[in-house]
Amino acid sequence: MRFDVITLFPELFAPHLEVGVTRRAYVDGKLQLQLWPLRDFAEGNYRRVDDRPFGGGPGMVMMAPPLERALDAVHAARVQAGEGTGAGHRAPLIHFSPTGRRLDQALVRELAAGPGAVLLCGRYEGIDQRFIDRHVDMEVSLGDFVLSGGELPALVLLDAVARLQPGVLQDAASHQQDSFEDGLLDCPHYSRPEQLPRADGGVDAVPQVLLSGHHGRIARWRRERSLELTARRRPDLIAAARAAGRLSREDERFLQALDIEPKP
Ligand code: 9WO
Repeated sequence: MRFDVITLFPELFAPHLEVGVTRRAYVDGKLQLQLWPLRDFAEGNYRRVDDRPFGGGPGMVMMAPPLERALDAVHAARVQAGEGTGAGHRAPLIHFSPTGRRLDQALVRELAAGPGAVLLCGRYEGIDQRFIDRHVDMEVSLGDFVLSGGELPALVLLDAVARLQPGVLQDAASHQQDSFEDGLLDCPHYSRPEQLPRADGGVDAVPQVLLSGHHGRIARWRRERSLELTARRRPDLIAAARAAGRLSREDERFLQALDIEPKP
């Protein structure tokens, strides 16, 4: 799967390409990332990519013409590579903005199953609206806050998609256990040492059941910790899991016994 990124700051993407499981995805050829430095598509001695806003006001706006040239180059390269050109399989142009669709694991899975995407990273006050109206297929938000550019949201999306590529995680089962893959928050994790000394002279021990070797009891304990944490922190996710038929009778009995007031 291929991602193309149009950005004024391609150097921000280097760490993602160079470390961890995301690097693995690129090294193994499961993902391809092509960076398109917008400055390369600017004209004139000053290589301008931004200009003052019509109507006045502070800051600068990213001009449409360099973006159009960059996007033409992306499309040509994708066609050349035979990527995302099949009927109904065109890669969407995604722009990152707080006004967009909230990124969640369902959207990550959709994108991981598709032909990739073209990611447009805005800077300054934003992008000339005419370019957005002409070309953007989807706006994606990470939440209700403002950043200085779309590059970090693009990296977040790439990271989330990269780790879903088959074979990228060491253990194929490991992402199925993640938070959100089954719609519940993850259970707590413990490793060595069994006894962790505290400053006050006491120790914090690992929950006994995890040392018991009883796989059935361990699985039930983990399920209950997930259910309890989710019921306390994200009751909306319990409601959604219930509506989707993802809670067993045993789960329901456990939640009942927790006696947490359902929040309105
Ligand atoms: C900024 C903005 C603020 C309030 C309401 C709507 C908004 N749209 C944008 C916008 O598109 N800004 C461009 C991208 C240009 C300036 C930097 N950009 C940006 C994207 N800032 N913050 C984001 C962003 C993207 C996704 N999730 C959270 C924040």
